[in-house]
Amino acid sequence: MELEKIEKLVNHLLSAQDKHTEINKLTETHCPDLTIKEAYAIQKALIEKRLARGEAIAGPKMGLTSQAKLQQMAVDDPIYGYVLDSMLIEDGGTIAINEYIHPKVEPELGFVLKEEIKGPGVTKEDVLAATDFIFPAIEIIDSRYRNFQFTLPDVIADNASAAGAVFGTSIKKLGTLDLETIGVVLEINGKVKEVGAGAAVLNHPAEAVARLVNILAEQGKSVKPGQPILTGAMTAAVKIEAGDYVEVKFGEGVGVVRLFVS
Ligand code: 0L1
Ligand code: MG
Repeated sequence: MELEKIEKLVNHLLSAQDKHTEINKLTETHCPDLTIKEAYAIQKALIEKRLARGEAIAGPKMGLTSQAKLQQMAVDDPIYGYVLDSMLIEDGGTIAINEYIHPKVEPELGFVLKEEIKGPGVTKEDVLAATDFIFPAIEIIDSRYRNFQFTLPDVIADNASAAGAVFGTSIKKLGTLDLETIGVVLEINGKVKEVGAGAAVLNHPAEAVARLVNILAEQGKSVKPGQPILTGAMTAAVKIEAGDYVEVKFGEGVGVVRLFVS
């Protein structure tokens, strides 16, 4: 795809984000034959443009890590995108709903590595051995596309719907933690909305990190030690509205993360 066209698509996506207005899918209006490779080229240019605007990368995120979402999109592989510093909200902080389009929240486990691991061929055991600590998180996703509907290339170009993240402050060493059976409860206004477990994320959240490292290796990229990595939703995403109070509680003493919506 020509650089000029990539630039045009990036501006279109950024304008939707900045104006908080949904747009038609790129595959509907601009490029019906958009490939996965081209979609990542658009995502890369979009991130570069945001960096040029003064934002910084906080860390990578994995998306489409549940069997349900993979089946829904008819794909085998999850996708990745980037959380930027401008998307971070402090634990217990407040977001203004009118700064988003149609946001949803997802409970996720975050990983921080103590050493660099390079794909290909990285396994979840390699990831566990290289992990410094994990932390509880809420991801806010907000597709720039109409009705939150997209094809796989569309959502990749749109930075995997990344829009916000609350990183919990309680960090936890792995020790004997079982991340496959670790539970999570997502409550809104005191009511349980979703319940999940670590195994919802590619059977084990460390598998999501392994897949990320291996996908990045194909592009000559890696995850830096110390960078927070979001591994993917442990439950279905839940729509949020003004006035909501979101509380996500993880088992095994991993902690609680909170978000207010005004
Ligand atoms: O973080 C995610 O799993 C979202 C990936 C993109 C798909 C979606 O927006 O639901
Ligand atoms: Mg997510």
